[in-house]
Amino acid sequence: MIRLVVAPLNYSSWSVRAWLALDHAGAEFKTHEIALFVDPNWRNKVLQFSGAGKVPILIDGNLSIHEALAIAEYTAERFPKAQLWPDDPQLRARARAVSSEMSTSFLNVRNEMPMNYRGRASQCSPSAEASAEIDRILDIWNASLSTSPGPFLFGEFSIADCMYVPVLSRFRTYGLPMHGQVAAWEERIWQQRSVAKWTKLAEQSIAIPKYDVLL
Ligand SMILES: N[C@@H](CCC(=O)N[C@@H](CS)C(=O)NCC(=O)O)C(=O)O
Repeated sequence: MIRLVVAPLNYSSWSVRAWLALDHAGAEFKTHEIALFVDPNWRNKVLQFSGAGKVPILIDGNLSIHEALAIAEYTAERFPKAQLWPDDPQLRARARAVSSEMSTSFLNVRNEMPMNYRGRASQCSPSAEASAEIDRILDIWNASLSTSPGPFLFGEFSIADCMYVPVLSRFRTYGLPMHGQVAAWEERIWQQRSVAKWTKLAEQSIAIPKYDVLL
């Protein structure tokens, strides 16, 4: 059976992305959680699965894949019926582009606003660099939703939605406003079956104090 090695799902945005893709695909898989920054042996435990030293890691037989987007791509190929990418080539190309952009960009948002699904920040003053990234993220969401056949970013729930769910969680934690079609998409996201399953796991996740004290 496939195993997905993750960090606690309240905090680990990259783990959540891979977890959502697998769950939405209907894959039978076991979630193997390593208590990052809490278990004194966490680093060695991660290194046992991948020399990259980061989670998520998908284990399928002898195969070990790191990088959330690569895991989502593998899931899309292994479970084609789930249609994790849109059928339409133009929508698919754009979904891939914004998914890669998420994977490689927004460093200031990621550093200044760590994901903490159940946490609420008492205040948030993003730097100029993070604010510019927030604007770019809102542009991506608005442009995608404006041309989407609905109900998600590129039609049905896709890897692009998986990639941005943790960002929506950050917007909520740090009280960043969302309006119009973005607010409506957010509503649909929290009700989406796999996302709702993840939020239940996040609620039960162990605490990582070094992140909780930041709020
Ligand atoms: N680009 C990687 C990022 C993975 C990543 O940074 N994971 C974090 C947890 S969310 C991690 O393993 N951190 C441990 C460390 O940096 O030592 C991906 O897409 O999977």
